Amino acid sequence: MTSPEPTAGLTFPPDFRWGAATSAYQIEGAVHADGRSPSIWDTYAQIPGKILGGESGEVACDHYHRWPQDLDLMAAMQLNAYRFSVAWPRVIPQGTGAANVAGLDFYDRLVDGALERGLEPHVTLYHWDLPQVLEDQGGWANPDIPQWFAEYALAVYGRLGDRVASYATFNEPWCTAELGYHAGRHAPGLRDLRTSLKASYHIQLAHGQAIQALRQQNTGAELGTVLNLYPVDAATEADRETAILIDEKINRWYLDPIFRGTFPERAWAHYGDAVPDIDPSALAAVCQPLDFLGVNYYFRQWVRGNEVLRSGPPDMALERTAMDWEIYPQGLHRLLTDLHRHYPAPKYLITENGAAFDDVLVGGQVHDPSRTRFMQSHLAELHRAIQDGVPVSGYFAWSLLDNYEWAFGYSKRFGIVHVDYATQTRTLKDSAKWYANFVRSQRG
Ligand code: IFM
Repeated sequence: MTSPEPTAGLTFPPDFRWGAATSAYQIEGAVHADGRSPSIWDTYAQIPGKILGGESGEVACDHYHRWPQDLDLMAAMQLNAYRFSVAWPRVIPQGTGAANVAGLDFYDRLVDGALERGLEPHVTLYHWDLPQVLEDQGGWANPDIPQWFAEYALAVYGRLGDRVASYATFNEPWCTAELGYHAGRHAPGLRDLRTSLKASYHIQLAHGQAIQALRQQNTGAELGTVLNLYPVDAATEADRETAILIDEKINRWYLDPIFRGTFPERAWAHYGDAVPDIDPSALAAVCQPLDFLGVNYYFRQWVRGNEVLRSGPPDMALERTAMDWEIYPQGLHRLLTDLHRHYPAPKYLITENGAAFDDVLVGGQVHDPSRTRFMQSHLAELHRAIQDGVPVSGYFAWSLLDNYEWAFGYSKRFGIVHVDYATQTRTLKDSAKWYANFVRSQRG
């Protein structure tokens, strides 16, 4: 006997947004087209040994040319929202100064194409592809970058305007600052804590300045940001204090400035003299009223000794994905109820949730029951959070397409749609078919 689907019988709010998400560098390809300049990922991907298989986003899913077909897929799945990011190197190739009309034209067409198909466009302004020319000037560690970012945000808004339903300033700033400038696992590949903390501070300031600049346009679009957030658990009683510190370093280092205009105390003290010089009034201005907080949820962090275990303690029998991440759907409910209590936002969007599995295409089909179960169990926990009063208004599956998974190249498949990279053929996986049916049943 098979157990019933966790989503059986659940009804989501009638105006709920059902979508899928992508990001520019991971799917667009066409890195030399129409005046785009190189991003830090184009540079980083060329460094031997940085990316599995030495792969880059040069072609990716060729979405730059195939976007009508990709939008058609979402429309066929009955989705009503699409989250994508805009590439700064396409819009302002020199990083600052003149906007590139051809680059903006692409996003203009994409937004209109989405609207024509009943898909609400949700734009992320920065999903990791900084123009290399700006990195050459220190990138996120340069104190001028908040101003540069606000100008870029206005250039995008000036063209796309209120046709876009929401603008998020950043996607997962922790990854930019920590993985990019400290752990050296993402572009630009630096390993320096001081620089990383400076970068995180400038990202915060950039968020605040961009929100202020966009608000002054009296936009009807909703304004917010997107964070990668995790429940943090101690593996043993002795790890509890460290778990609190890790929670501050990963989650609250971003939540506190955005919602309170401060940095969390323990983490601040822990970093000691590595913390940057802070202008308290500038930090306070990071805390701008937001219309939504985007939550990217994948797994929980376990703390044991001085280690943070993304896969959980190896001796624990946990279900894991192809990334070796623990499958922990209850974490979504925990996270949302905790956010609602401590960081109240008018609404939350699940801007990313999904999993990589070792999918295979056989006879034109991809049977991915693990992904379907993953979506069902997470949607059930999301529904429980809504029942418990958390105002969540949308869910975006990560990702629409198999795509470039950063340092893992194309080896990890997160899509609900399979991409054959040799032919660029798209095939709906079973999970996409399940999601389409579920969304159809919800939309009536
Ligand atoms: O592919 C990434 C995405 O770019 C940001 N959030 C997590 C995803 C899976 O690792």
